[in-house]
Amino acid sequence: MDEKRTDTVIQALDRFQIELPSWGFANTGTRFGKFTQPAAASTVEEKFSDAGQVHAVTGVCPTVALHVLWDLPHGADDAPQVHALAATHGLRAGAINPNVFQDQIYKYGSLGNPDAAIRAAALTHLLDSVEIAERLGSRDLSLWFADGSNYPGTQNIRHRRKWFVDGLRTTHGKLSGDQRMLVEYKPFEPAFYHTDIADWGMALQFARDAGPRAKVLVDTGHHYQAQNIEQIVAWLLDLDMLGGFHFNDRRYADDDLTMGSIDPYQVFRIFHEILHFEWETGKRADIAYMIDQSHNLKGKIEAMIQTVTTAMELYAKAALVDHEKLAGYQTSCALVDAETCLKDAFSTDVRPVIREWSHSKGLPADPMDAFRQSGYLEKITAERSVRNAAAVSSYA
Ligand code: PSV
Ligand code: MN
Repeated sequence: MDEKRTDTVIQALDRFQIELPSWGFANTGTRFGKFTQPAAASTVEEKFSDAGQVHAVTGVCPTVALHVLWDLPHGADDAPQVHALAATHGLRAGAINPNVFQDQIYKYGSLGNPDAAIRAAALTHLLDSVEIAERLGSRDLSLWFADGSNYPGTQNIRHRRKWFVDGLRTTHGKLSGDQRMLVEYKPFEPAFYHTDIADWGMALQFARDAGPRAKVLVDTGHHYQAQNIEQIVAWLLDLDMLGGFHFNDRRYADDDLTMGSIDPYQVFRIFHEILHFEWETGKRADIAYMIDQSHNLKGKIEAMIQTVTTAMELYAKAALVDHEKLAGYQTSCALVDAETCLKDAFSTDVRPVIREWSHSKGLPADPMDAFRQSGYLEKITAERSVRNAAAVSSYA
């Protein structure tokens, strides 16, 4: 690769960061069962420790998204301890994810529940989560709701929409400083007839209703099969409403497969839309890149290292698109040349430059190998396996 292109990749990597999900290090499963791992994390300390390993070998994931119920079960009271733990592992708390979907009271929804007392309980949790975010110095409140219904005619969709507007607006009112609120959408699951925030149009409208600090969060797994996600990204960028991503890949539905494992070209096209927007406008798109994957079968830390490495490669490839040339081809409708311009960048092997970048930062050239050589996995397996096995037998 020539010097100019090498510099382009280096500069792209210098500004690239991606957030790890705390829940990606814990034992999870499908609704059919759980295959547990002896080394899985179960405390927030272990999650930070494991995430710290991923950051130590990749250098691009200094923050960890937290789920309030799973990581801060005592709410804001846990914040000082969590703050300190993150720092111990060279990390910071990232997006704060309230949980208004697991408690029994949320059987028929949270902010969209027909029962005003349950809506109020959900709101209290959201407001507490803003407080937690503030205490942890986290900028983003990341909102996902399982609300919806399973059977036609059983819920008043319009009433639920209005209740959502009320709840989101009140939550927005508590944001301060540089805090933002990200509204995630999902077409189905766990609700299978209607979801209260089913697609990007609904998320966009809710974000606008909530207030100026609210933006849309795009989870790549939350779309119907053939949906053109990069078009949604381009629209949200143009409207200044794109706040963040939950990256994962999918083959069928919300499969939470490894980012780029099924369709790396799609992730590339998403990054390309963002970088082309930045080139054209001269503005930096303010987007939180986050991973939302929780691997059931792959080793959890290795899965994250693999994901982060893939993200770096696809971002670097997207940075190699010759924007000026592409813009010219688009204007003159030189279709083959325009598409080739994208494909050339996508086909470039950026791995040698990434290794060079890592070396220049004092990071290992091969993150996976460095992790495997570190002995960390053996150490945590020895430390956690007995406890994790006991936890498995207690499920029975
Ligand atoms: C829901 O499917 C989701 O994508 C939301 O972002 C949750 O916070 C996350 O997965 C973990 O359950
Ligand atoms: Mn998500």
